Amino acid sequence: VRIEGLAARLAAIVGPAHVLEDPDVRAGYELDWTRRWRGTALLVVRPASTAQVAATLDACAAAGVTVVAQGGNTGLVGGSVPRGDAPAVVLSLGRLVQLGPVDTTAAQVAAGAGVTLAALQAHVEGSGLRFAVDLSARQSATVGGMAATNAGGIHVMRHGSMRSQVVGLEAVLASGETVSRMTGLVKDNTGYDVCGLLCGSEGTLGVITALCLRLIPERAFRLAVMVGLPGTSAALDVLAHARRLESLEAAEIMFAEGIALVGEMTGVRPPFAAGYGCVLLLEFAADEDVTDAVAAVLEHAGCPDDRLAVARAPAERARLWELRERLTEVVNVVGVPHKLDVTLPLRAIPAFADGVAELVRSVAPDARAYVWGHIGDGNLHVNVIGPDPDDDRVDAAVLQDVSARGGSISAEHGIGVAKARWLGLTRSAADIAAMYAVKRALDPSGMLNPGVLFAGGAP
Ligand code: FAD
Ligand code: 2HG
Ligand code: ZN
Repeated sequence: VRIEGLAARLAAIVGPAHVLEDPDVRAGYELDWTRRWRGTALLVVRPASTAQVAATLDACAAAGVTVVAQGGNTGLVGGSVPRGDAPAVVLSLGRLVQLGPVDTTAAQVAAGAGVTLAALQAHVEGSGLRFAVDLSARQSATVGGMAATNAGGIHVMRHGSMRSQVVGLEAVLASGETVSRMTGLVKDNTGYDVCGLLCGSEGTLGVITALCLRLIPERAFRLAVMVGLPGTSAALDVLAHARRLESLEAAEIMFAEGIALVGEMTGVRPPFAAGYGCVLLLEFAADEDVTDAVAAVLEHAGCPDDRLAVARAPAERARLWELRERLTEVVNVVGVPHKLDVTLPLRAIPAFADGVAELVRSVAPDARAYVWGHIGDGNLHVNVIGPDPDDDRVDAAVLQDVSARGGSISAEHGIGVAKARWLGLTRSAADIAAMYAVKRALDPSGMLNPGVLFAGGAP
């Protein structure tokens, strides 16, 4: 490691104002959103162009330091902050904020990796098109980070996750070379899908600098429905009926404990009396008014009239969504959460959801579990408060249970450092060996995000 002079070399590339060495200034880049994961950075560097990213990686490689790419630092698996003993530079992509014109013919837009989801949404608004992935960290999460984690969010059941929106991308590899497919060609079968490979690579294979993103038509009509139900089986029954409508775009589930917590902390409550085991939030989007079709489906599904709310106007819909969107934030106030973002076959959801709190308590008697998620995708977010940040016995128990039920240990947040130990629960030895072969080929010295995805190096 030859770090003397690194700051000066980086300052010559990005300008002295964008090499952050002061510990107080660095602190925000060294601690993750949950506060469970933290480390120390040698420095934070903030390039403003792809060429500056490439030169930065060259300088870091020459100095023998590792590089942690960071977008909005909203990731929930510890992948966006430094860790361990190896000297690390945080490469913050927040200045790559260029946005191309909205191409309404191709239904595409080009965006720098540091563009936030909210900025992208604002840019596209009014064009008749919209970006399909939405999540509540939209003010800070960047499109580069979203591609790197293959983020999901609330519309996956209809439009797919981030990978499905990426028509092309540009990235700098550990070698300093830039790979670019920003032509916007939707058909281009010319070998390995490098864009697809970088989606979900969590900063371990390259640094994404720009994306060409697919847009979808903005629908004229939206309807949100909130319904209180006895439990998960009833919610799945309603989902089975609602799925018959093509306009179904989101199906979210919350449980009584989490709803009560949001109510206590923010005053936001369901617009009907308690007494439910869970609450289902559905959203429909179409070109025409689908109220009657939705009402017929809900009636057929036996939804209770006295625990049902329907909202059409944007402000009314936002009121229903606020309950769902504030869960992450209120749980973070109660303590440092262990976040277990898992996915299960839908048929396995009731037994898992009914048993997970007890499973957690069997390992950590004083722990509290809050569960919610994207039920349409079989994706539940189990948040456990109580165990120390480095006590991962609860994580092990829940992830093993998920695996035994045929699920996956990560639905949409990724593996990061939080789940690297358990990758083998979900991926076979052959899978992991193939992934590691790719990692070794593209990043032979292990400079990019060590510790993420693969715990302790080579499998
Ligand atoms: P960061 O947190 O900065 O980084 C995440 C990972 O990507 C790290 O491994 C980092 O090294 C890597 N990375 C970042 N930028 C780049 C780049 N340009 N090139 C290469 N690697 C890079 N996630 C969901 O999937 N669905 C949700 O519904 C959802 N809701 C959320 C709600 C809240 C309130 C919060 C706090 C988080 C939520 N998340 C959700 C998690 C998070 O927002 C996503 O994982 C998001 O994609 C991370 O984007 P980011 O820019 O903050 O990335
Ligand atoms: C959500 O859907 C996000 O709310 C965050 O993916 C989940 O905080 C969590 O565990
Ligand atoms: Zn989620």
